[in-house]
Amino acid sequence: MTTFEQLLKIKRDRGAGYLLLIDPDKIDPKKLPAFIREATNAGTDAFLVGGSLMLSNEFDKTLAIIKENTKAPVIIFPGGVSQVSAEADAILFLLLISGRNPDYLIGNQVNAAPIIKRMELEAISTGYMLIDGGNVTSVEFMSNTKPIPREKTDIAVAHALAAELIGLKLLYLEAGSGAKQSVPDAMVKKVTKYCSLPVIVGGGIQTPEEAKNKVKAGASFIVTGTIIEENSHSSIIQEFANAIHTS
Ligand code: 1GP
Repeated sequence: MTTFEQLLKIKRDRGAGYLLLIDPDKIDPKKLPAFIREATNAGTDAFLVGGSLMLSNEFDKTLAIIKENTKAPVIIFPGGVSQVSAEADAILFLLLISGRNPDYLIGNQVNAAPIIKRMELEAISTGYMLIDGGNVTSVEFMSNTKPIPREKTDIAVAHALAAELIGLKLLYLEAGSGAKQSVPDAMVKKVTKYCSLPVIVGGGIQTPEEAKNKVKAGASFIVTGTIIEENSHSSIIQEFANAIHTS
C-alpha cells in the first residue's frame, strides 16, 4: 500500500486522522525516540516532519530516528528543497496555490522533482492554501505570499476547485504554525462541501475541541505542532486523537 493509500485508509477506519508535526529545529534529539513511541501509542496516525527553516542540519537523522520508533507513516512536510530525504515514507509535494509567487508554484518543485524521482520517494501532490490566521506567520514571510482573508470563503472554494481540476491529491488549509486563529470552521465546511479532495487542516489549533470542530466541518486530517511542542505529555496527544477519531 502506498503512503497516500494508508492515509485514505486511516480516514476510512477512524473517521479522520491525527497528524503530528515534528520540526527538527524545535525538538531535543535525545528526547525524540521516547516521544515518538509515546505519541504513536497515544493515537498519532502519521508524523509530518519539516519546518520553515532547517537550522539544525539534522534532517536525515531526525527522520531515521522517527522511522525507527514508529510504524505510523513518516511524511516530509517540506519548507524548502533542502528538505528532501530518502529516509521518509513520502513527501507532501506542495504547491502554494493561494499565492502568486512562481517560486512556490513551480520553481522549487522543478528543483526538487529530479531528486525525489532519483530517491524513488513517494510524492503526494498537495494544494497548499494559506489562510489568514490573525498574525504574520513564517510561511507568509518566507514565501512572500498573501494569505486568503478569513471571511473570503468563496475565494478559498475556488482555489480548492482549481486544485481538484489540476489533479492534485490532497488539499492543506493552513493558518500557519503558531497562528493566533485556526482556519475558520465555516471555511472548512464550504471547501469540503464543494471540493472532493481530502482536506488537511492545520495551524493554530490549540484544543481537542477545536480539532473536533474542524472534523465535524469536514476535515479529513488535523495537524498540530506548536501545542504539543509546548506540552508534550502523551495525555494531551491522546485527547487530540480521541477528539479527531470519530469512528
Ligand atoms: C503548521 O499546520 C501546522 O504548518 C501546525 O501548526 O504549529 O500552529 O500547530 P501549529
